Amino acid sequence: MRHPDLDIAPEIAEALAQGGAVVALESTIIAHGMPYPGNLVTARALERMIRTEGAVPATIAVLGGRLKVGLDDAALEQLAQSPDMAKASVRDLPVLIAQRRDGATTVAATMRIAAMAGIRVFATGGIGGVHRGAELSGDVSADLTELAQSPVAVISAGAKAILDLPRTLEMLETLSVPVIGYRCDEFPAFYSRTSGLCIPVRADSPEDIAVILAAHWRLSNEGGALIANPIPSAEEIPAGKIEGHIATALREARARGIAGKDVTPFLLAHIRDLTEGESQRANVALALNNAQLGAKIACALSTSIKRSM
Ligand code: PSU
Ligand code: MN
Repeated sequence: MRHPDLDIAPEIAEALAQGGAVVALESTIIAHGMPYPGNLVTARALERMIRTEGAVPATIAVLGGRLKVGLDDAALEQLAQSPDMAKASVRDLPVLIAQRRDGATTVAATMRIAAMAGIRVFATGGIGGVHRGAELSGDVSADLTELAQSPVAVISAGAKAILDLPRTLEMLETLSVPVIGYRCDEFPAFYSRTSGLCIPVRADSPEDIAVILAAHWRLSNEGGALIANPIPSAEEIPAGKIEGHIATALREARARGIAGKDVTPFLLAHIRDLTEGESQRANVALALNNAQLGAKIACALSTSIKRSM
């Protein structure tokens, strides 16, 4: 039975009914992660990449209080352009539904809605995690707790380098979230391919990842997985180069008293200015790379589902 708050685009519903490959995409990266019009160009390019790989893209957002799975071009444009679009995490969903408002969904909210729709694969840029200084601020993204709950595999270039990566990995272990390095043994740090932090599980093909995911969900239908996919070498910003800018942006955020859900968009925008757009180009490149891998994993999962149908 269809959920009363959910609208699934016909093409996506059809693909899901046939056990086809579908990849979810978030909308916070469009509305709050990048400026217009580059954000709109990126949103369309992510969808195109997924189609090129033989899967169906499902960009997710809340519009007029409806949980939308699959957006038309007018809706993408609206998300990219609206200056006051709400940033919606899971706890914001009931409010937006009740008040019939719009919201761009974070990784956490996108996972929750994807799971409701039956989508198992979701490509993003970088997940949220434990913020630096969280021992004082307590700022830990709901992306982590959602990974423990919703049965969706999230393809991400590690976690955003603005975070406390060692604590983010520890928290993922505590929450029993499998972390799989795609062709890497180190946790990638978003803009950079390496972080110096080991991840114990490595997979070298989308099929190998699909086999692990299928086993994960045979054990329990709860809980996601994090697929860590390093940014392509050509677009990488070495850790030594970006770290100074991150430190500057963090100092600025503290000085201005930026807190709560505004922290991540502020830091990303500030780093974009400090790097004169280089961080933005890296962000687009890694997101496209994740969309491509997401589509390949979704296709591999779909093949194994169809075989068992
Ligand atoms: N990755 C990006 N750009 C972004 C984000 C991630 O490349 O804008 C967003 C995601 O939507 C993620 C959110 O869920 O930042 C995390 O926000 P917070 O730290 O407030 O939970
Ligand atoms: Mn937070």
